[in-house]
Amino acid sequence: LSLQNRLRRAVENAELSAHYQPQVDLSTGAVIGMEALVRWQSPELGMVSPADFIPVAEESGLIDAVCEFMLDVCAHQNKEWQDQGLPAIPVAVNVSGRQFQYARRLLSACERVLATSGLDRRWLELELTESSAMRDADNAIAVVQQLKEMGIGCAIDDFGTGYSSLSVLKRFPIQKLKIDRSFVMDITTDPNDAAIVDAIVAMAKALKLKVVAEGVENQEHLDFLRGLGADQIQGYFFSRPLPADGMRQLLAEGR
Ligand code: G
Ligand code: G
Ligand code: MN
Ligand code: NA
Repeated sequence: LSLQNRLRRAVENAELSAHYQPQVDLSTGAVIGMEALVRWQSPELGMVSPADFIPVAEESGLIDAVCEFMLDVCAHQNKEWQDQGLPAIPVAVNVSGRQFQYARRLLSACERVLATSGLDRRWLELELTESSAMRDADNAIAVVQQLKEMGIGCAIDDFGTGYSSLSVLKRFPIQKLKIDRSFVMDITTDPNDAAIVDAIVAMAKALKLKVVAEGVENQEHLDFLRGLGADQIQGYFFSRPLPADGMRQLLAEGR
């Protein structure tokens, strides 16, 4: 079987699941959000990385089904946690550029999962990579605007890797910029990376966006980013992406 056919079966046979990576406020240390990351446990192939199957899903059109699975699971899971009395935080689901091209399907999937889960719309967010956002920026801006009108916030992901024009960036009605982890990795030793992150943080503040640094792996990264004025961090130092039980436990500890 090709990877594409295996993935098709995986979607039907519930081999996919959502893991959650917490996002932490740098000033309070509180968990203030979580990014959902798809996982595929294949009976034949074992754990398959999304880095390998997301491109296949995008080429084959299966990405819609994968994303709809994630939206559905994450909205229901988040509502369930809130109903259990755990702190309410938004869950961010990754979307690919292709889904923005034919956005009606994405918009109706968002409406559907909000209705079926009962989750308040402020607790669902989407992440779009900078490179997808800029590929057809006028269209992406229009879709982000429609999501905003629906009450769903968007973040631009992997920021710094996608050649944004600043004049285009400022037209995006987003709430958040996520600095790509490649800039964070060597932030304490590479003055160029430090300067780039410094500039992104300053620009985000000027545009009144929250800025999240990804790939924070140690205390030195964290201290440096705090010094630069980043708002939030995400990375292995605080937590790897966790299965639902682990994320629930983490939320329960902070209650
Ligand atoms: O979780 P991990 O680092 O293995 O993810 C690898 C890549 O796959 C990352 O670039 C991440 O953005 C992407 N990815 C993970 N989950 C999803 C998802 O649900 N949808 C999309 N479109 N991409 C995802
Ligand atoms: O492209 P995106 O930002 O959505 O990708 C998120 C990916 O980054 C996930 O696959 C996640 O497992 C990975 N990731 C999260 N935190 C860290 C980290 O601190 N270091 C590294 N190397 N990868 C991380
Ligand atoms: Mn992401
Ligand atoms: Na990223």
